Amino acid sequence: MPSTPEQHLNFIANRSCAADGGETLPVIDPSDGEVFGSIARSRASDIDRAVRAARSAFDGDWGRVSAADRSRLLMRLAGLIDANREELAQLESRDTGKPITQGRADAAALSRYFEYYAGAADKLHGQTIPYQAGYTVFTVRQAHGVTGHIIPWNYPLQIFGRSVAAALATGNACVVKPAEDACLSVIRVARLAAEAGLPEGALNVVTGLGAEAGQALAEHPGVDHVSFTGSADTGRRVAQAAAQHHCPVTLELGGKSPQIVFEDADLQAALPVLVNAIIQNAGQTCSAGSRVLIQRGIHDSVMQSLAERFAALRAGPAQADLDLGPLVSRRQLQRVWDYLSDAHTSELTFAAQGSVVDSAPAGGFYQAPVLLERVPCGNRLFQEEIFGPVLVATPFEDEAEAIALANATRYGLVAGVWTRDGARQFRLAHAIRAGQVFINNYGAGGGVELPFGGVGASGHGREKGFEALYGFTSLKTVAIRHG
Ligand code: TXE
Repeated sequence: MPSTPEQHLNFIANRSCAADGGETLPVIDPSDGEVFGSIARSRASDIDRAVRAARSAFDGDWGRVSAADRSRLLMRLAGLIDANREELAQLESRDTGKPITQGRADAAALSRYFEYYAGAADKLHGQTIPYQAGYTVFTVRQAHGVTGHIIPWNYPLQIFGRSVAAALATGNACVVKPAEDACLSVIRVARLAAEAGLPEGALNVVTGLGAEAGQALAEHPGVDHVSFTGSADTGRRVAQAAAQHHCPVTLELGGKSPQIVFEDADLQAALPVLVNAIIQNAGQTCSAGSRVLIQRGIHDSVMQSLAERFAALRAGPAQADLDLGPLVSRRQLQRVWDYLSDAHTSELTFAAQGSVVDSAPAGGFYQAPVLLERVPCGNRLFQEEIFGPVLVATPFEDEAEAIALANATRYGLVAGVWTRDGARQFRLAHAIRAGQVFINNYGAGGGVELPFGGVGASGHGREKGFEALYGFTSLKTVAIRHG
C-alpha cells in the first residue's frame, strides 16, 4: 500500500497550522519526480497572521530579551541543530536533490551560522561622537522590528541561516517564506527553535507560492525589513512592493561569476576548483563560477584538462552521492535545456559533457555537466545566469582584456583570480566589479564570517559576517545637551 504523503504545516507563534484556506502544494523528490509530501499553500491572510504574531513577539516577550540571553538562546539552537544534523541533511538532500554529502555540509553550515551570530549578539554596539561643548552624542543600533525573509530553494538551510540567525541575534522577529520547491528543512528548524526556547512569534515560517505568499510578505505594511535571495527579476518586484511602504530591502540576486586563469597560475590547484565551482549543487549556486576566462597561451591545454575532468563527472540520485544530483524541478531543468538549445542554435562548441548514471530514475530532473568553448562575450550564455551545470569558457589576451571580460555582464557577485604575480593580484582585486574577489582560491569554503552580497544586478546589501548585523539594525543618533 502506498504511504500517505507527509503533511508539512506552517509554523506560526510556535504552533503548526494549515493555511487558512486549507490548500496545499505537492512536495516533489527531484531524484525521481515523485510526490512525497505536501506543504501549505498560504496566501495573504496567513502572512498577515504571521506578521501579527511577529509584531506581538517584538513588542512583547522577545523584544524584552537581553542581548546576552538572545545569545544563549541562539547557542542552544545551534546545539539542537547539531544534534539533529543528520535528519536535517537527509531532509535537505531529498527535498532539493543535492547529494547527501552536500546536504551534510549545509546542515553543518547552518549550525555554524547560529553559533557565529549567537557569539555576536552581545557585541554590537554604538559609538560616542565628539561634538560641541555641552553635548554628549552617541549612536545605538536597534532592531528593525519585524523582518521578512524570502528564501530560495537552492540552499534552504544555509540561506535561512545566514539571514535569520543575524536577524534574531539583533532582536528582530522573523517571518520566513521559503521556496515552494524546497522548504521542509526550514520548517523543521523553526520547530527546533521553539524547542530551544525562542518565545512565541519570534520566528514564523509560512510556505506557499512566490506570487501569493512571497508577494504578500514583501508588500505587508507591518514588515520593517525584507531580505530576499532569488532571481534579479523577482528581486525587482520584491523591492517595488517593499518600496510602497518605504521598507528597506537586502537583495542577493545571483551572478555570472568569472574565474580568470593567467598563464602563471598554479594549474594543479586551479583545475579542481574550477570544476567544483560550477558542479556544486548542480550549478544552482548564486556564487557558481560559471564563466572561466583563460589566457591565450594556456587556453588549449587548460581546455583539454577541463574537458577530461568534465567527461568523468557523473550525475545521479541524491542518495547515490555522486558529483552532482538532479536539478531542483522540471521547471529549472527546462530553463537549462532552453540555454543549451540556444547553444546549439548559435553553434557553440560543446567541448565535453559528463553523464547521467543508468540507475537514475527516468522521472528525475537530471542534466549532465556541459563545458562550452570559446563563448563570445555577446552570447546569451556568457551574459546570463543559467543556474545549471554549464561552464562557459572564453580566451583572453592580456590583463586589460581579462578585466574587461570579467566586468562585461550586468552581474557582480563573486570572482576568482588565478595568478602567482603579486602586483597583479592587487590590481585585479581592485578592478573587478564584485562583492567578493578570491585570489588563488574560490569561495573560501563558504566562510560564514565573510561579508557576502553583490553589485549591479547581483543586488545590494551584505549578509554574512559581522556586516549582516548592520543590515538588520538601524542606527539612531542620540544628542544630549547638558550644558
Ligand atoms: O526564482 P525566484 P526561481 C535565479 C536562477 C534561477 C532563476 C529562477 O537564475 O534560474 O532565479 O528561479 C519567491 N514576490 N535564482 O523562479 O522567482 C519564490 O517563492 C515575492 C538565483 O525559483 O526569484 C522563492 O521563495 N517572492 C538564486 C524565491 O522568491 C517571490 C536562487 C525565489 O524565487 C515572488 C534562486 C514574488 N512576486 C533562483 N515570486 C540565488 N541568488 O541564489 C517568487 N518569489
